[in-house]
Amino acid sequence: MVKHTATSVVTIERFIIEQERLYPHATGDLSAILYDLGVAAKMIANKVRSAGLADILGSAEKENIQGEVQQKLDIIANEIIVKAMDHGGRLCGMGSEEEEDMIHIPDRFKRGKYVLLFDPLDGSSNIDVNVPVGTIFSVLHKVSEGERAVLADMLQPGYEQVAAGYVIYGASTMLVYTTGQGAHGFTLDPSIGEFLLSHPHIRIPETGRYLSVNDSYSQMWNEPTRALMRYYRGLDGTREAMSVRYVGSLVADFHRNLLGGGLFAYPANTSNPQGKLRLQYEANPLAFIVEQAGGAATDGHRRIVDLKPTSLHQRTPLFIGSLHDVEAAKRILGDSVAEEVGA
Ligand code: P6P
Repeated sequence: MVKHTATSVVTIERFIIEQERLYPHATGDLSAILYDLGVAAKMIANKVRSAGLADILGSAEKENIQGEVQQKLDIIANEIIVKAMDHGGRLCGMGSEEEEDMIHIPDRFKRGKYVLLFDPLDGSSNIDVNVPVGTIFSVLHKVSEGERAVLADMLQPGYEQVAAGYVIYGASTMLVYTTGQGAHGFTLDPSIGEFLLSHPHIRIPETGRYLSVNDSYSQMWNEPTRALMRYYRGLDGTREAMSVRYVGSLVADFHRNLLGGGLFAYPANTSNPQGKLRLQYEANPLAFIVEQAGGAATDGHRRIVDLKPTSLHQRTPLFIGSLHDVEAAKRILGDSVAEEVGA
């Protein structure tokens, strides 16, 4: 495979095809899925960019599965992805963080051998205040018999993912993805409408500078979690204090830590004993990416990608980022999380 540098002018389409050549038996279906996701990302970026202009701000009445009031852009982003992906003939089904049930491929379209899970617009509650938001996606092989997807196809552990990625709609629009051959970042050049390779072979620093956690829950954490946060802050004298950077938008916090080194933590707490973030739509895809960049992801006790999902919208505690900082979470939390999450 060509070893590109950040100064090479390489479109995402060309990069995907070059990566496909690493797999002699590749049919091109996964490449087509990634290409189509890039198109959907450009369409969503357009909507997000103009959110402040058109009267699509504010929250739609319709409630989503999480009981959160949906921002209209959530609904639009969800529909953009479904419409971009449902007729390509590569998917047998989809799961969206915004939809309670599986999304089936209409009978008029050919079905394929992959399943797509996605969070169409994570952090959307930040849209009205112009804070970066993101799309997260995960691709799995169909494992069930027959043409149609069944729940078992969606409830595979994270180590079965064949691809994962996210798009961050920030100062610039970036798409970061992996197919197991490293994590690579592409920046959208709006003047030509192309994602160009800007961050080949991303490597996350082994020890982080930044700690991303919402401290307002500290009274609801168990004691090992509080001890862990004292460690990260250097209050127990065993490490240099980390700088706290918390945007409240997972993709924004994760992306900064991926490039600069850091640890994002959303621990279990008494109001969210299973954690807040979704295993299949957020934790697993980001865990695949961070491990490909030399980092790690845990629920405090087990590797995120080893967790066996039991429901489509299941939540998990999440500690993700620089390797040494994640190892500290496992060391200090030990078995406490196992009790919390009923392991
Ligand atoms: P809190 C946004 O709603 C989100 O799902 C993630 O993007 C973000 O990391 C987290 O929730 C923020 O949660 O409880 O700190 O507001």
